[in-house]
Amino acid sequence: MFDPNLYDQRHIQLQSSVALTVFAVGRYLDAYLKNFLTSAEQHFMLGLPVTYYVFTDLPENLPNIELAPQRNLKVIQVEKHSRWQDISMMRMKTISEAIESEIRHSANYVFCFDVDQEFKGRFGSEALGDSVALLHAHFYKLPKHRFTYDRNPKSKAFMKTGDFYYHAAIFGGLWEKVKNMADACYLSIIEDKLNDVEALWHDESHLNKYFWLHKPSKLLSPEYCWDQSIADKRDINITRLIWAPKHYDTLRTP
Ligand code: 2GW
Ligand code: MN
Repeated sequence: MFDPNLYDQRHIQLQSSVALTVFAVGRYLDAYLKNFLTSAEQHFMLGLPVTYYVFTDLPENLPNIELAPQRNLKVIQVEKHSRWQDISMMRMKTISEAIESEIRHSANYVFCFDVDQEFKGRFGSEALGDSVALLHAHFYKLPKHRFTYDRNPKSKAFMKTGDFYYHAAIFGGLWEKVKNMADACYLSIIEDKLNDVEALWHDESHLNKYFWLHKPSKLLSPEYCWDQSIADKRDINITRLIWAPKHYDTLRTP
């Protein structure tokens, strides 16, 4: 529980500004981007200046979204990696580069999102923090031995034990912190490639390792990224963002 007005007043006073990064490569552009952005306009950091950074290989196919005052959108073209695992993992490199070249000049916070989700309720300044991680909806109540960390000692993401299982669909914080995290994950991903290994859950495994070694300062509840197919909803009073349906059959076939 929290008082949204207290957070909003504080961040308006501090002149906080937020960059949101999202990737919509290949078929994910048509499938998800419009709902993601339209719903973000209804719920994401209202009252603060927001810049969306959309990374896509198809800039000309961008949906036309009307943005409220103090809200902007920048499109950055990226290549389409042929393996989906690389589309997902290489986000770390692109995020770091965008922070370095643009974001750090225009925002003090960055939040990085998967595109296959939809905002349903307030996702506001209460979520801001130096380094912010999200508890994975499917794991927050499970015993640690069920966490799907990478268990291969050859991978840089290898973990024996940890404290939480984080979901890579959302992470954020001060741009400095997010850049450090993205750089570290990208380095580990590249080292794995050189060693011919790939972590079990790709960038998510590396992110879990990073947050085990460098604790986030704020944890978001699974209400900030809820999967409506989970039967036990007793903990969730407000759904702020939900997973969009995954049409793997059509979206993941080459
Ligand atoms: C991804 C998988 C299979 C086929 C396509 C793609 C794909 C992903 C794509 O064609 N185009 C694209 O833009 N993406 C971006 O990568 C998009 O932003 C998407 O939300 C993100 C991660 O892929 P996604 O959402 O299909 O993977 P999930 O929901 O199973 O994600 C979790 O695990 C991933 C690693 O396997 C990441 O860590 C992700 O952050 C996690 O939420
Ligand atoms: Mn996703």
